[in-house]
Amino acid sequence: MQSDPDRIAVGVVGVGGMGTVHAENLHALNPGVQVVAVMDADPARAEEVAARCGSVSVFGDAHEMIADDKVEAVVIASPDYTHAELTLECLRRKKPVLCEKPLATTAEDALKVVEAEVGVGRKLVKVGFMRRYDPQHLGVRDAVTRGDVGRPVLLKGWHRNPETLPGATSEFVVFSSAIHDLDSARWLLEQEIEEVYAHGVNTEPALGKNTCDLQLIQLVLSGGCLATIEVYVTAGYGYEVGAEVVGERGTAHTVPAGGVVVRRDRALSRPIEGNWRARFQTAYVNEIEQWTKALINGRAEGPDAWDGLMSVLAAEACVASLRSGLPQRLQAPERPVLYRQGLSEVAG
Ligand code: ISE
Repeated sequence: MQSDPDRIAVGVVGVGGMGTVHAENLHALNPGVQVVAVMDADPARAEEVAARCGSVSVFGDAHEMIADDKVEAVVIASPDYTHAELTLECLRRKKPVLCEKPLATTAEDALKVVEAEVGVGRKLVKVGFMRRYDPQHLGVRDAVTRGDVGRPVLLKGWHRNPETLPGATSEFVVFSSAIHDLDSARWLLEQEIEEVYAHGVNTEPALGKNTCDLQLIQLVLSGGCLATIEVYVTAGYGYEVGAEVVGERGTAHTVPAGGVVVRRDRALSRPIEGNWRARFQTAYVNEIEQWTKALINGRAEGPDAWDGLMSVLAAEACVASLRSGLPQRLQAPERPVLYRQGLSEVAG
């Protein structure tokens, strides 16, 4: 429960790259939002971020921070393998939670989160699919839902990172990167993924020949739409994400983000972002602002635990397809009523 109906006190678990972005974006929303606690396995990092957010308690244990009475809502930005367990802890304590993607590293664990939230009886979980708050992607979705392009028949997506983590595996590329594109396909088209066919190659010897740092993922969706998504995490030149929806009457696509175009010496150039925090800076602010505003207004909006489960199911199918070389059909569970509503009430 909120101590002040017009203010929400938030704790952040994990203040690495993304956790720090969220903590700073939350702190900028003062006084309606207050960062009251941060947790990180690295005490020095936790203290450093806490100092930037004012009078903030520092924890070394995530469960202790989630349990603290000062903490009314939680952001989880810790390593992926902790997401499901910590989200379940928030549900046990009936605390709203924004969990960075992926919701879980297995569909089994994501389903446990869905089942736990159904048991609570109201939506408390939101998943960090920030592209849903990117003006570019919102513009494409609006054009599609307005019918500007006619019936959608094909989605083309591209997701390029300049580099990836040392030791990255094909599975990491799917669960850390491609999972955004899998959610984008569902969200932009308002259709479910029925079949996945993933191919991959290694272009970066340092990652080892078994790591597919370039993946081409083909989807068949429930409304008859097809999708083809390029995920290239060692593209080198910069960070670029985009999407084009092709319809029977036209297309809608994102335009390259980045700075101004300079024309000179019979050439033109435009800077390209180097990472996702720069490219999606506005989206991250919008995401956290809308999450906290919805909490204060007692509503639940945006990507929920069901979206989290469906993206993990599709990610597992991608991994299975990469391994087998065969298309994979998705076997989704029955969608609970909680996730069939529009905007549902969050914990009162
Ligand atoms: C990273 O974790 C993200 O979430 C970024 O949005 C994505 O582009 C990147 O590939 C991931 O590693």
